[in-house]
Amino acid sequence: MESKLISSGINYLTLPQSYVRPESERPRVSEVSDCKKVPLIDLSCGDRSLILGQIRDGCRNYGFFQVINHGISKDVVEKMVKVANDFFSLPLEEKLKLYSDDPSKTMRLSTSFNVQKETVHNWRDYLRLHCYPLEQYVPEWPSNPSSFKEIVSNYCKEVRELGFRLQEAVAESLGLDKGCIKDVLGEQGQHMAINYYPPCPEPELTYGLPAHTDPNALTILLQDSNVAGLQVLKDGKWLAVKPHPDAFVVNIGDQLQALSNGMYKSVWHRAIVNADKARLSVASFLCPCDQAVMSAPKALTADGSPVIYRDFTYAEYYKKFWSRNLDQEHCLELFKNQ
Ligand SMILES: O=C(O)CCC(=O)C(=O)O
Repeated sequence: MESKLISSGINYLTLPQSYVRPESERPRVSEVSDCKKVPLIDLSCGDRSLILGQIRDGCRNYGFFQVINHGISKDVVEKMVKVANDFFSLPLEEKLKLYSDDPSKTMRLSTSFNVQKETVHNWRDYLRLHCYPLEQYVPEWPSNPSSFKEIVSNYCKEVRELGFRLQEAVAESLGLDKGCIKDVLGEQGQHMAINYYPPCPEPELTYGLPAHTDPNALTILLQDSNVAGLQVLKDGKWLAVKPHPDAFVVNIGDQLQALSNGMYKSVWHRAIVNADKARLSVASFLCPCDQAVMSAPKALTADGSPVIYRDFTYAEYYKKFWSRNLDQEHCLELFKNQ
């Protein structure tokens, strides 16, 4: 029987047909250039107005930025990466115990994106965890490797704090009070996707993850420092985001695009795979609480600018997002005022 997971130890010589994209949808990496100008923000620089200006530039023009000297120690990051790699190196039978393709599960090891809905699969396995409140969710996390729960909990706590500091800075960069966005988002949920992209026999025919935007508020991505793969869309062109060894990539999600009344962009991004090396990434998603009502602060439309999106709850948005396939129009389009 063919395994549900691709991190199965099978050495594929050709790409199975169900992963092959039609000609017009393939990555065409020769047409992708490096993303050179996106802000790399030193959060320890002490110059608040410089930081806010860089955040504004990143969010407006790219929908993302990178941060260094972010306050999360090297040790915490390195342990996270190691335990994630150790997890995906476990024997297949051990991993299959955690397998599910039901997106409503709060802990699951899965593959591709939404296997029940999609027509072409993606060359990715992923462990998806709910992470807040930790005491509620940690008991259901993997207990193999034995250090997994402790290491991932520590990482989650630190990422959450960083995320809150970034949300305050994003609010200030829009000219709002620093607590303004956090207040709207309520008691935020936190999810994690540990993505594992095994070496792929024919990487030019498929994706690790096809183009998508993130449905949540803010994403903090830890990229494999040795293997590139993340690409972002800017002015209709795909740009490769080279890994910076000490940086997190911070993505604006759909909810911040809505709350900023469209001033900040929820960036289209994708992950490509490669023939020789496995790639790992850890995405941490901060999500509004289900009942939070997404409504752009009045200060952003006081000058008479139109209100771009109708009010909606995050629960309504999330349900819509998961009922669709990834490679469709931006989900926020469905929430626009006429
Ligand atoms: O692996 C990457 O670089 C991107 C991951 C991602 O976009 C996601 O998990 O939503």
